Amino acid sequence: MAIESTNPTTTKPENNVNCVPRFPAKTLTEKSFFENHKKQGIPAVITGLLEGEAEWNLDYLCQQFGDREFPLRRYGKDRYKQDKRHWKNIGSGVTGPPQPFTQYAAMVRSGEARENDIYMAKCSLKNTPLKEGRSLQKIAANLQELGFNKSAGDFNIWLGPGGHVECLHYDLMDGTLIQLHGVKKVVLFPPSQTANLYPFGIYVHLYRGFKLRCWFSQVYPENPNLKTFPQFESALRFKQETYLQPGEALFIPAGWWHEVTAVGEGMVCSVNRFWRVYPTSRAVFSWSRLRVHLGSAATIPYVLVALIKALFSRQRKEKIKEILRSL
Ligand SMILES: O=C(O)CCC(=O)C(=O)O
Repeated sequence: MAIESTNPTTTKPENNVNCVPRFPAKTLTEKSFFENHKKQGIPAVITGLLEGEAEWNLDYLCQQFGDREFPLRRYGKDRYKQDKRHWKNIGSGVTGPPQPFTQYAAMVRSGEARENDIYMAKCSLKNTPLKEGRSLQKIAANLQELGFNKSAGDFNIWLGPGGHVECLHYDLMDGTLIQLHGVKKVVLFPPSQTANLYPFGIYVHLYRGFKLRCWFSQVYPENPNLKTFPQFESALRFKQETYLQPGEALFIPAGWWHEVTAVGEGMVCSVNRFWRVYPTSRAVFSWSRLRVHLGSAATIPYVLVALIKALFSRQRKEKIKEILRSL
């Protein structure tokens, strides 16, 4: 069955939807944030993180990145019209060869990125001028004051045209998604709803490696097929939603399902950072986490066979790079 993705034009949650609670950064302390959010793993939006800093628009980003190359995810215009059960890849499994930033910026400006749903996803800002720039330094300092001090990697940029959807999935680590330009709508479900969200089975890793991932849902939460996925209706009671504005950060605890939509027509840009789960008890007793580990173990035969095939192929170097990119 064909399913259309939505392209919201509003920037406010609907009346009957639970909103993620919002707090000005100034009103929070490390202790209050730990007690009310980190300890139990409860999402929150932290506002007012970036007053008076540079606009992260395309001109500014072109100045900062120039022709530095980043991998692009080319989802294609039909992906979200398809039944997800027919997908062969998703997330980092879609990543293609790197391209200069200025070329991608031109695609965003001309509408090509929107037309063909081409997205710059989870690109590390390590070794870029932005890493040392004032905005990220200020964000890092603000987050540190709230107890975010054990990062599990660098800041990553997520940038693309309005209308783009990063579909429903969860992560192993705690995350903070920080909005820098334009607005993103985020829909969330707690880990308790995993079964009602019909994740891809762990076994998909046996024949798709890391191209398809058991931490993605088969349901379109904004346009669900309730005949195929009837239990999704029960998950709706637990749905939360927020519209992230520039200077706001969303705390996404490990295991929380989230779907992120870039709102409107223009370029939309955020950075995120992953953090080690603290307190660790939240990670130890987690089915969501165990599923990911089992799925990752199931990729081993696939990756080994792919590597052996690559070694005997004429485009050995390219093939090996492609395998490494999808890990
Ligand atoms: O901003 C996006 O498009 C997706 C971000 C995301 O999935 C995350 O921060 O975990």
